[in-house]
Amino acid sequence: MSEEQIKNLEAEFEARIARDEKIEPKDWMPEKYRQTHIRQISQHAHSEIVGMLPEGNWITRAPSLRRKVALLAKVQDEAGHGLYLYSACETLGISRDELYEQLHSGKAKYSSIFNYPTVTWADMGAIGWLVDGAAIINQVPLCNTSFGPYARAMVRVCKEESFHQRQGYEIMLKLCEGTPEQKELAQDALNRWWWPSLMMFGPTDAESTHTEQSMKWKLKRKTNDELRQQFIDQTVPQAEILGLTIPDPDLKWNEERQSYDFGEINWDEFWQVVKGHGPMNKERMKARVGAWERGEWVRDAAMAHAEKQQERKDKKAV
Ligand code: FAQ
Repeated sequence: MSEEQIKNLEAEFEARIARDEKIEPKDWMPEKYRQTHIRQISQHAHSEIVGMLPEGNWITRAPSLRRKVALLAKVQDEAGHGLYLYSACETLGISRDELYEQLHSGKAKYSSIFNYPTVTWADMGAIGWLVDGAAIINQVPLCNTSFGPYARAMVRVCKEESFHQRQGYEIMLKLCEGTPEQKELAQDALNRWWWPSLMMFGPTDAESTHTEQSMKWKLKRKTNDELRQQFIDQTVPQAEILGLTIPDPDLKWNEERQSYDFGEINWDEFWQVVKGHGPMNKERMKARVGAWERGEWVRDAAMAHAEKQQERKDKKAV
């Protein structure tokens, strides 16, 4: 293709983005647009799959049948989210095997939040309330993202996340209405999950490498700092209803900005976790790779069955 032709395609692509048209897998797109979508969508898919592990830890220990059923359904939803997202990513010309290989070899990132341990039942409440709450704030704008398969996957994901968030908040509410020890468990979980939840939104806008370009392509519709602020403003009143204290002495309502000011995030901790040195990074990867290896016989059996069926079909056709 001549340079002139590529320039025309780029101009048409930019015009479509400006008109808020969806870009579909077979449409022409700049290589960097394709690559940045593979990066974000695959990290998102990996996060959903690895994100099942901290909660999976509690399915057998949920305190009642009702809680167990709800948690089981939530964790299953997360598997489903991972699968829609891997499928959306595959439409960009990368295979599922390559995506798994990137995760299992440690090349691909997944959300920092899933590298923290879930030590008490209250952590199930805190994850639903805070982690799914943050995920909703981050993902609602993605329903409007420019790449069609990602935007459509996000519509269903957000509906399910909303059930997850309520499931978590209900656990927190029950604990806070319970004995002083139960309320203490809820406060302890909030203390441990608050700051990592703020880190989920990524580095500050000043430090973010991808935000500027991703905003131009309408992949991201809001910046990391905007979403983080929205999360804080929405969550603080919810903590007040629970009667819990946000573990930030600098948290203060700013009348002029009509928003909360908040304390400094520990970015050293964030980057340590992102680079693989968080409290649970090694365990998470060991569990993922182990599950993949233990599932090999199932994949082999499914392939052998498919081949046999095909052979039978071919024989009948002769
Ligand atoms: N953890 O330039 P930016 C969920 C990396 S799903 C690890 O700002 P970007 C559901 C970033 O990749 C949670 N790495 O990057 C659930 C980049 O590195 P790279 C996941 C992070 O992409 C709930 C570098 O830092 N959600 O919770 C993180 O423009 C409960 C520079 O950052 C999504 O993936 C982090 N927190 O903005 C499941 C949503 N933040 O790639 C189970 C979609 C940044 O150059 C239980 N993704 N990095 O090597 C996004 O919205 C964006 O990708 C951001 C990051 C906002 C996460």
